[in-house]
Amino acid sequence: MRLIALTFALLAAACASPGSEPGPVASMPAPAPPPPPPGGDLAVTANTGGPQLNPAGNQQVANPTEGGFRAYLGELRPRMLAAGIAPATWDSAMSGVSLNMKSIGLSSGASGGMGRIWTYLERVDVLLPRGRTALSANRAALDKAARETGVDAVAIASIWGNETSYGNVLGNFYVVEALASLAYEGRRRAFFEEELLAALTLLQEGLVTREELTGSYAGALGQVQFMPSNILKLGRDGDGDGERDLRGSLHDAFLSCGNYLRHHGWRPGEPWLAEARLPAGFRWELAGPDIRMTAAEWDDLGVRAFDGRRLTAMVGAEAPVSVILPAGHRGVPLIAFENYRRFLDYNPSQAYAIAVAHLANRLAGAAGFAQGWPADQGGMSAAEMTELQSHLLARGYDLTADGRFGDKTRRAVRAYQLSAGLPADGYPTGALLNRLRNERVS
Ligand SMILES: [Ca+2]
Repeated sequence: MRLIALTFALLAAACASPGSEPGPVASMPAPAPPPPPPGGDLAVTANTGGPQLNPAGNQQVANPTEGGFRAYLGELRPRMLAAGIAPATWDSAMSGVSLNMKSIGLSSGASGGMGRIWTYLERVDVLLPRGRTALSANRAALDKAARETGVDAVAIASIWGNETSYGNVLGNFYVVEALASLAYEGRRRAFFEEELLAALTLLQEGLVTREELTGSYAGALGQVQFMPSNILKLGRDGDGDGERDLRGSLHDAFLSCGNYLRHHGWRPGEPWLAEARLPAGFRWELAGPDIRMTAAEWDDLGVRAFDGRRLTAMVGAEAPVSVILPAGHRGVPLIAFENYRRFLDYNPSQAYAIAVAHLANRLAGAAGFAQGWPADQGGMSAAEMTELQSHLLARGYDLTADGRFGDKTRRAVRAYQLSAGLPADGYPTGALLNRLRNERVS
């Protein structure tokens, strides 16, 4: 696969973090929430299993206040103690904690709308030269993690770069405070309570100090931004000192990152993303991350990697593959292999995954995209996305008008485009919104 990655041009939290969909904001994703990529919604990845901490589930607080936060903590404390947290652990971890509106604001800002992917991908140009330096400086540690997990060193390095700029931006939030604030705010209360429990467990078991619980606004920690529950479940000791230190030890961080991807199904030796060359007359409605066909089926349709290779020369004939159009039919078409989806497991944002995959390809020696982006095409704000969704709802399509661009919206747009005789790329645009505004609904 190494060969494959090298010869090709391709694309891109633990969740390791809560992430988003391609939307317009550029930030840093993480196995914890990074800067929301263009478009996204704060999707949650893994919920930790185990005893149910919060049977009541999510309950959004409309107007968060310090008083409400204190009352919530008073109610939460006995539940945390019942889940195994010692009173002394809770009291010391919570000392000095107050409602963190910045965490709440950043989390809310990460949802809705859809950004321009090529703007988001500018981060790759910034991360590439520094990545080459970081890669050569840490070659031994990255290669060791690659050998032990089967995940390519460039893929691990790319996540490291996208998450924390190669360890330069680890975040400065006290994650106990961030997680408690987000749990109180309530949209994803059950998720953040589980993560808070994991953070307190890390503290209680002596795996981290309070100072080391410094990370992103959404609670992600360390070089590759793992959420606390993922440190407990998938963190690994890479340097053999007996500790899982994903902040201070690059060996630990790289091995844990590879372990996360492998755990979620990474296929050693396979590529993740490649620029596609589509045949004339390609049926746009076959494209989208929600549609998978086998490599052999794509071969039969005439889809090739941009360098002319058949997909069955890159992965097995039965391997599931998607063709994705991150800027619609006028933009660069991409081939997304199964390993691409492991980046989505890390952070469920298409823009994030494309950025990680593309940077990994570039670090492996691939060129930039040969085809261009539709520079005259804008993104969509959350309000515009909501309006577009409302128009489709009024026409009977199955979706929710929440301002977020996900698979349901993609399918509804595709179905509408087909019915209207438009290129059915499933990609919402301002032009489509205008058409819906002006069209009479029968
Ligand atoms: Ca260690």
